[in-house]
Amino acid sequence: MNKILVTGGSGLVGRCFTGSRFIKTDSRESLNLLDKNETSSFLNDLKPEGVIHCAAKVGGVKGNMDYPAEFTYQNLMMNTNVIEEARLAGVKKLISFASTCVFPDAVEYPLSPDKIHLGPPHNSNYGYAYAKRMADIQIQSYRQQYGLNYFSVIPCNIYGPGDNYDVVNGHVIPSLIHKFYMAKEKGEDVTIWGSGNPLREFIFSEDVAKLTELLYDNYTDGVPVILSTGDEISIKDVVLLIAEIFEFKNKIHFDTEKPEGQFRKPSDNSVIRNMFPDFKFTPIEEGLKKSINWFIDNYPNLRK
Ligand code: GFB
Repeated sequence: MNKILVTGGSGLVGRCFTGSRFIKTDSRESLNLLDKNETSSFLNDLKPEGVIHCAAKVGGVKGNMDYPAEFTYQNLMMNTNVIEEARLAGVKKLISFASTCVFPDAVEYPLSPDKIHLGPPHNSNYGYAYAKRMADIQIQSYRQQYGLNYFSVIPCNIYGPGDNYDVVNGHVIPSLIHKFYMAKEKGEDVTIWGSGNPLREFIFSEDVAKLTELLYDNYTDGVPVILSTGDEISIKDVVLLIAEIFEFKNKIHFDTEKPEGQFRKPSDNSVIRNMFPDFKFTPIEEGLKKSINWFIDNYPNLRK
């Protein structure tokens, strides 16, 4: 059977690839993708037909602002090693994960792949965004020189079970789930970062994996594919949904001294809508319930 290696196989998206064609690696235990030789040996031993490259150094708005060098270095190194060593090991198909934060901060909406390089990304995730842009430059160059079927996917903000629930450095939804959980336990109020006005598109992790597998089997173009729902929601409304699921009765405060990040990043999802018109996105209410139930069931043995 043709094997597909999933890097970051225990991460938020990687863990959702469940079929027997997938071989997973978790860099923290089985393979250090920062190491070129280790990556090379691993790929040459496994000889997969394809690679789905989910492994990345990721974090929320504050993690990106506090550790820009780590985000830049680790993502540049992992992407460079994975893409080059995959090529050398004869990997025919590769999908690399970018993010809608790679787009310029000042740009006409909706975001579409032709706009990636039209200006600098938002300063809250400068290093991460440029590292992810470079992965796509590498992919475009490899397509041009080696004729390989490699391409990038660009998801909007992903959430789901198995996330990183660190309340300082994590993304907004897992941080909020953790904050509400603790506040409920202790009977305390919750403080949200920023005004709650910024808008985001959120996509459930299992939907991202399903769409990526569909693209693996059906997409051969080099243009990056945006994976988003097309629905924006304010941070405040996400907070209210989470509070409702927790049946939270205490007060919710908004701390405008804390970072707000980019105001919005609505994206054009027409490629996946046209390719997979019957695909049903998980409604955010349902995705949040699944994520919160997973968090409660797995507390205290989760990443936080
Ligand atoms: O997921 P998040 O941290 O990242 O969301 P970005 C940030 C938004 O949520 C800001 C608000 O408007 C914050 O003010 N927010 C409210 C909170 N409460 C919290 C909280 O407790 N924790 C967090 N983290 N935010 C990231 C990029 O941007 O998006 C990454 O930095 C990555 O590079 C990711 O691409 C998808 O959406 O702002």
